[in-house]
Amino acid sequence: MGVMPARAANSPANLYEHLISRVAMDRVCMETPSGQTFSFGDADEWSGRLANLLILCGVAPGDRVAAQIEKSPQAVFLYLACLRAGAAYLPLNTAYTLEETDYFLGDARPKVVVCPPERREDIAGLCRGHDVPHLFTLGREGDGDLIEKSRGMPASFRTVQVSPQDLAAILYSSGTTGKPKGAMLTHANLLSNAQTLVQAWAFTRADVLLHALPIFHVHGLFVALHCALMSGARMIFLPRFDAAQVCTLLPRATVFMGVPTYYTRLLAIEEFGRAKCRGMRLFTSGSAPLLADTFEQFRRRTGHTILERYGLTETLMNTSNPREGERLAGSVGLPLAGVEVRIAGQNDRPLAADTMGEIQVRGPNVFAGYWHRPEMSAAFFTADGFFRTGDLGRMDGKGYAYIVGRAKDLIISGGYNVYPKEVEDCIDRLEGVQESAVIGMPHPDFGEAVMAVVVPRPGASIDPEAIKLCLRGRLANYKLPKLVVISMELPRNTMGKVQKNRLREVFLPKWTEFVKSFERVAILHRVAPGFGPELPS
Ligand code: MLC
Repeated sequence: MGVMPARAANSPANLYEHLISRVAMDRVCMETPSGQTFSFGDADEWSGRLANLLILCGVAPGDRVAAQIEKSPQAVFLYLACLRAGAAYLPLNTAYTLEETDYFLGDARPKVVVCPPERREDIAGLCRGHDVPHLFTLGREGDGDLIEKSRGMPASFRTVQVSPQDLAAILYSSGTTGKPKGAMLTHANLLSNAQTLVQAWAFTRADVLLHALPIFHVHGLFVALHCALMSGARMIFLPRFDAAQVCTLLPRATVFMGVPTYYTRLLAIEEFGRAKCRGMRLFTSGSAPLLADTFEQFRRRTGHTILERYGLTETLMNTSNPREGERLAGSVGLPLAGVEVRIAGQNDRPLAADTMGEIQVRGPNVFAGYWHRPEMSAAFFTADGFFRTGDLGRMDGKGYAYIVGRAKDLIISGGYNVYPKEVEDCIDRLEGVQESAVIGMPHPDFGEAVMAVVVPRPGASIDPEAIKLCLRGRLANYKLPKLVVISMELPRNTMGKVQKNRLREVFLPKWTEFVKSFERVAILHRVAPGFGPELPS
C-alpha cells in the first residue's frame, strides 16, 4: 500500500477545507432520485448559512450539535456547517426511542438539537429536561424550520480555524457493559482516514458514488461521504437502501458501498447482474462480516470482487483488501497506510502470524477517547498507545487480517451493533420476568438477528408477544428480539455463567422454523439457496 499522506505545514486543519473547497464550485456534488441536484457551491453556501445560524445560537468551538434527522442533502449541509463552526457533530439514529435519545442528550449536553418536524413535541420535552437552549426541525424533504431560519442568513462564512486535535464529531458506541459512550473524533482523525481511503480506493472526480447508507454512523457519514466529497466525485444520494432502486441506478454509478445485507438483497433480484454493473469499478463492504458465499455469488453474477474492509466507530477504518492485488474472501485485508494493526496476547504482547488474539490499532485514525470519561478511555489503551478493539482476530503471513470473533457477545444485525446486555436489562425490568438471555442467531437477510430466551418468575405466566410489544417503545427497532421464547431455566456452567452457545444449539430448530416463515427470507433462499446459514428444508 502507499504511504500515509502527510498534512502539509500550511494545510488547514479544519476538515471542511479539504472536503469542499478543492473543486470547481459548479460541479455537481449530490443528486437525488427525484432529479434535484446540488453543486459544491450549493454545499458551500448552505453550510455557510447554517454555520451563521449556529453562531447566532451561541455555538462556540467544541459545543455539541445533535442531529436526529432523516437522510437528505440538507442533513449533509448541517454536518458541514458544524465542521465549519468548529462544533462537534453528534448524529443519532432515527430508530432510537425517546428513552434512548434522552440518555444521549443528557450525556452530551448539546447546545443545539435538530429533529424531524413530527418528533418536535417529544424532543422539545427532552430538551427542556436537559437545558438544551435551541431546537430546530429538519424533515426528509429539507422541510422544517432549520432551513427556513437559515434562508435569511449570509451564505458566506469564514470557516473557523481549528487545531488538528479539536473535536469534529461525537458518535456513540455501546459496550458489553454500561451505557453507550461518546467516541470523540477529531478533525485529524477524520481527515487522515479520508485521505487514506481516497488513495487506497483511488477515488477521483470521475467517480459516481451510489450512496445508500444511513448517515448517522461511521460507514455512511464518514467513509462514503468523505471519499466522494474529498475527491470531487458526484453522489447519487438515496434516502435509504432500496435494493430495486439501487439496481436501477447502478448503471450510472462507478462505486457502491454497503453492509452485507445490501449485497444479499441485490443478489435476490433476478435481473441484477453484469449488465447492471457495467460502469462500476468498485464495490466495498463493511460493518458486518461478509459471508464467503455472498462474496462468491457476487463474483459469479457480476464479475466484480467485493472489497471487504474493517473499521470501528472509535478508529474509523483500519484495514482494507487491496484495490489492486488479491481480495480474499473472509479476510478484511491489510492494514491501511499509516495504520498499525497487531494481534496481541497476554500483557498486550504481539503474537506471531496465524495466532489468534485481540486486534489492537494505533495511528492517526484512532479517536481521542470517550466523552467526559477519561479513566474509562485510558483503560482502552495499552501502555504503548494501541487501542484495544475487543475484537478477536489473526493475521496471516502476508499481513491479511481475519476477524475471528467480535467483542464479547456482540450481535451485528444488518450492520447495526446490538449489545445483548442492553436488551437483557430491558427485558429483566418487565413484570413477571425472572431473568433473560439474549443471543444472536443466523439470519439470511440481516446476517445475525436478535433472539431472547426469557425465564418467568415462579408462578408468573408470560406471553412472548406481550414482551415484544413492551420492548417496542423502549429499544430501537433493530435491537428488538425477532423471536422471544419462554424457558423454565437457563443453562449455566459451573461458575454460574449462562452458556449462550448451548442456548443457540437448543433453540436452533425453533429459530429455523421461525425464520423460514419470513417471506423475504423465503425469497432469498429460493433465488439463491446458498445464502447464509443452511436452512433445513
Ligand atoms: C431494520 N430492521 C432491522 C434492521 N433494520 N432488524 C434487524 N437489523 C437491522 N439492521 C427491522 C425494523 O425494525 C423493521 O421491523 C423492519 O426491519 C423493516 O424496517 P426498515 O427500516 O424498513 O428496514 P430496511 O429499510 O429494510 O433496513 C434494513 C437495512 C438497514 C439493512 C437496509 O438496517 C441498514 O441500512 N443498515 C445499515 C447499517 C449501517 O449503516 N451500519 C454502519 C455502522 S458503522 P418491524 O418489526 O418494525 O417491521 C460501523 C463501522 C464500520 O459499523 O466499520 O462500518
